Amino acid sequence: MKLYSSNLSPYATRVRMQLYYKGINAEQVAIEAPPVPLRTPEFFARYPLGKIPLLELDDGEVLPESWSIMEYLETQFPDKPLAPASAIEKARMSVRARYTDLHLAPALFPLFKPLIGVPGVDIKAAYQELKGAVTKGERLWQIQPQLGERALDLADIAMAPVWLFAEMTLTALNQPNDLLAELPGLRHWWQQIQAIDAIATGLDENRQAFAALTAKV
Ligand SMILES: N[C@@H](CCC(=O)N[C@@H](CS)C(=O)NCC(=O)O)C(=O)O
Repeated sequence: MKLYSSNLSPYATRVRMQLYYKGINAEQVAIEAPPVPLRTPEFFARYPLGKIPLLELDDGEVLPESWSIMEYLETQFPDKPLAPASAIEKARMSVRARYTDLHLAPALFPLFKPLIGVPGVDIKAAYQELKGAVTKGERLWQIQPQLGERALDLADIAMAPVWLFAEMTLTALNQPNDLLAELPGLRHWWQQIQAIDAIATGLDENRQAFAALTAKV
């Protein structure tokens, strides 16, 4: 298997974290480097959705979409499970994963734009959007069992790099990094999650890539 990945991408990082956690061997292809840079006709021809991460299987089939890749890996490599067994626990995991991808990440990415040179972003308004999305997350955390009362799962791994991205983006924009100040559920989760080796490794890779990006801007 080959994972087309980038240490800057929170979506690729969640897959790498799963690989590290489970001790799965997959060759990593850094997408920044040739032979398959993003946004080229060759890339779109081979990988129609045009985004990373991509998991290329040994028979040549290519899977896009980080969550789909994670579900595939979970089924193929069930040791050290990251998906619960019961229907209700699976549903709760899925709700948290969808919160990350449909609420948190979309609220974050406008704030990231100035860091890659996109002009015209109203940073104060975007910050308020993000704060609103995080507050929703806290409410979700309050109605679900906390990590520790339940096992670590794919949704935790999916959220961790997005969360770090939010913190790093705010710091890079000189905005208050106080998102968790009054949110005890998420604050505790964030402390717990960073103590897990596979997650800490992925977060460090993210930090280094983000530092390299912001040093260039
Ligand atoms: N829904 C996708 C999102 C993947 C995504 O947005 N990847 C970004 C990197 S973080 C990408 O490949 N961007 C390249 C581009 O838009 O050209 C997933 O979960 O895998």
